[in-house]
Amino acid sequence: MCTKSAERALVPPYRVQIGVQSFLRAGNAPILPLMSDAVSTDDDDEGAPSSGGGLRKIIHVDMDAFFASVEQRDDPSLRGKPVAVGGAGGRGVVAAASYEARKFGVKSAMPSVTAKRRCPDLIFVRHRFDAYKEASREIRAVFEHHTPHVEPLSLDEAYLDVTEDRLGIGSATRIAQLIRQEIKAKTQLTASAGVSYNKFLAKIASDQNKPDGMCVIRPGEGADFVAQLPIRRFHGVGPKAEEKMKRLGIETGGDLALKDIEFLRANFGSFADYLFRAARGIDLRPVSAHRVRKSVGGERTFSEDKSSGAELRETLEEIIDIVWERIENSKARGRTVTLKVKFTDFQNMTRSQSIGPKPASEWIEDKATFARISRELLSEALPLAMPIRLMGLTLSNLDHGDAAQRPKDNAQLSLL
Ligand code: DCP
Ligand code: MG
Repeated sequence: MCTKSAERALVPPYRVQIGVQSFLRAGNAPILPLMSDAVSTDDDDEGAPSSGGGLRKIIHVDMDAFFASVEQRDDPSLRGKPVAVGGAGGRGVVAAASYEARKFGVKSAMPSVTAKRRCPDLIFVRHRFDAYKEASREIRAVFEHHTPHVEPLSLDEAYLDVTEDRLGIGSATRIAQLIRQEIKAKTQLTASAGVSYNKFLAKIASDQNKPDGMCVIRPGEGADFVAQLPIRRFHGVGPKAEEKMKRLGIETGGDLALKDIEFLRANFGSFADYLFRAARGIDLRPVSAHRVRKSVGGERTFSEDKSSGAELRETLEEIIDIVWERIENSKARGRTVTLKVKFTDFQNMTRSQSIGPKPASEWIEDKATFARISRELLSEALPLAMPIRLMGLTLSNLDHGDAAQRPKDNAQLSLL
């Protein structure tokens, strides 16, 4: 079992994850790119093969201080120094912080002014997205070398199912070590890895000994490992869910495991089943090389706040154009349009409208309908209580055809 290194900063999970979207707060949304993909995933149609009743071997790999490390690699004068990637100006936000900066409490998603106050020597660097994408391509090639079952979560993070690895190495721990070495050799960057028998545990494990660390949670250790974890370390439990759990007397995985499923359902709705299993170290989600979109959309952060109706309408038209192009490219059709705005005090507001009621054959399939609904949503929301810093649109309730069956993992199920 792994012990936790003392200096590690806790980084909240911020990316959309299967079945837990409602608990992921926009405050944790990726800072870059500004026009970001609002894409979430579903259990997919082509997961890794079921283990045939045995336990799977899963690795979660996550690069250390990714954007900041790329900057330190490419500019030696930044090495060993507190570095933040992001805009230094009044409205800037830290996208990534080097581990030297984290010692001062600087972290992702923090306003740059706060970061500078905490660490007066902090060096701000503009992002270079192409460099991060290039490093990301290199690490994916390393993963693919070992297994075809790679589920990327973002540029710097992926799940790998190595139950049957390409090179026949067999030991997931050994494969994880090799992957970290190969990444270092190819990119001069460090990665941390977690090895376990499901995704939930592997992700927790990769976070355990960051940076440049590794942790293995073996069969039989999962429940004990989870029992001592603060619930904030559970992927998908953001600040709001944490607060609620604390009010209910749940501080650790162990506390969570004492609650029955009815209690969890009453308090956490659709999140309950995930929590119930996670508290026992169980996670049945397969590693999905081909992800299915739940929504397609985008959002834009402005360089200056916007408040007048005319300004907002104009911006909406730009977002409609960009998002509709994405919808067309992804060949998606859906039923629900959601408008999201973020106010200057960082509070979010969303407004949704679905077409229907049934017939089920009805979809938002043309730009005019998408634009009309988007405009209606904005008109209904006007006048806004205060200026906004971000606006976004998504199309959801997408048409997927037949949903896939989840492969069963009997060895884990029998633990229930
Ligand atoms: N990122 C972002 N906005 C956020 C969080 C992260 O733009 N709110 C970007 C910058 C990060 C990269 O994504 O470098 C990867 O995110 P991680 O959460 O993996 O954080 P880091 O790799 O920076 O650090 P860690 O060592 O904790 O993984
Ligand atoms: Mg990372």
